[in-house]
Amino acid sequence: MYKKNILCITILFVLISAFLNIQADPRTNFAIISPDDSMDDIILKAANVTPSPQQYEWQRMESTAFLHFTINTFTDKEWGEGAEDPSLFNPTGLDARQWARVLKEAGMKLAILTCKHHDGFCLWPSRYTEHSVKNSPWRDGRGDVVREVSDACREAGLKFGVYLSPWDRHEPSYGDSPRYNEHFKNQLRELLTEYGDIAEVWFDGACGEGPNGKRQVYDWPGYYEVIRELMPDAVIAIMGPDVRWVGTESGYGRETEWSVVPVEMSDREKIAANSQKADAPDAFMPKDLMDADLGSREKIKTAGRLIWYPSEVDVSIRPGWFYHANQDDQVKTPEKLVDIYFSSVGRNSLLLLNVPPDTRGLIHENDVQSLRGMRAILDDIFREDFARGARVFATSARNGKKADAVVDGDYETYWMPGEDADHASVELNLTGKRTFNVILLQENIKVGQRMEQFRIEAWIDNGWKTVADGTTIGYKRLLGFPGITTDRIRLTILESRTSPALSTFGLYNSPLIK
Ligand code: FUL
Repeated sequence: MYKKNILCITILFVLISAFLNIQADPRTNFAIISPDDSMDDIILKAANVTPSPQQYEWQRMESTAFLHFTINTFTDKEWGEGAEDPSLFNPTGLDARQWARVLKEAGMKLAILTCKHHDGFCLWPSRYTEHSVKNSPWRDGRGDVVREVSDACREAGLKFGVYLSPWDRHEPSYGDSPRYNEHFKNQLRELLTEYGDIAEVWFDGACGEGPNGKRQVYDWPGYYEVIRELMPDAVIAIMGPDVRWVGTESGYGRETEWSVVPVEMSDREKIAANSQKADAPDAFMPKDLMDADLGSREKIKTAGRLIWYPSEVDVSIRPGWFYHANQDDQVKTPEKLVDIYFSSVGRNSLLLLNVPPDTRGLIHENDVQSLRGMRAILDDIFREDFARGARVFATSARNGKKADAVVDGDYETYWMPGEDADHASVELNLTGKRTFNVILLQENIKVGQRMEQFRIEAWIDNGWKTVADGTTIGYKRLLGFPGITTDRIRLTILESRTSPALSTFGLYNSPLIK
């Protein structure tokens, strides 16, 4: 009897602990703020919002490419009108393998192709329109650019994504809302079922007039439903719930970039429960994406709901999104591209760099040269991390979250200070005196984005000198400053939502920063 009781108590104990464990991990990619929540409650909830597995995989790619290519390439336009004759589409030497090779060598992890831009011309032989490659002279009307590019990407080890413009200036059903929505979903289905894995679906929000002068009411929830059903691992970007537009096309993200942002909705419970699912149509849109501040304490204090909604920086290597021969001498330089990398990937965003193929169907020599130059500079900067091998000390550390995790080169492991997070610091004692001008910091976003303000100091001339001050870190933060020589450097947390999970504290030298 006694033994039986012990057994029952043990089983009960195990069950309760299992239950508490589940309860103790409050992390999801959204949080509902209740009217009774104090500011402290709200901050803690924000600190525990984390990416969905798809958003996490997406963020880890860091650098991705856009391929703007269509009939506009041949008409020398940025926006086609929809009346262009398909016979104009005739690349003389299209080689998708060259595209994939060039992008891969540049360090890109995914390529997104404009399968249909606003003019409605389809780069694949869609069954639902005649306005496509099948009526062009290219490959005698038997070609399929989406097939060639998706195959080439996979062969080169790149993921593939699709841009499908909802605004269609050719399609006669556009503006006749239910009919066009069906047409659009049919096209989505073709792309999502016939071309292998699609990692990202990129929706532009443009909603102009169609050929009949009517405007369309887009069925966003219906579009998401098709994607979630057919390609559940794909992220839906921009006019979608998983990835947010940074708010500019300059290539420069915010220095303070929060991946956790507030959303105001009337029916909070429902929207939160549906966060990043198909049936939460307008649930994801923060009010003003161009605002300098999207996620500070000031912004989240009045939120009804918080969501993980990370930023993507889309920018073109040339002035236009499409290829124009007269821009051949305006391709961004390798130095400019490196600066863009620091200001996008290095500011807690993902870089989506557009490289538009030319009328031959090749990435132009000047673009190839710039990309190669960019890669060479980045490889040079990140070849040696002077923090490796350093001895690491921290003012406090949570059990098992030891400070030396910040220099072990493993993103998964991290240092987490104890309860005294504000004012905690972590110090690196390097293997010798080193000269560097770049610091790389990363938070483990599976734990959450938490750092709000920090200071970096170096031991120079027998005293601590401030080298840089920063605000957010997030997935990755790169800080450049005039070079210093030292063997001791430390980071002090000045403000954090709760103890941050610091994965990386790296030190590099860039020839570009003087
Ligand atoms: C914009 C489009 O109108 C441009 O042509 C381009 O595709 C860019 C990426 O998105 O909104």
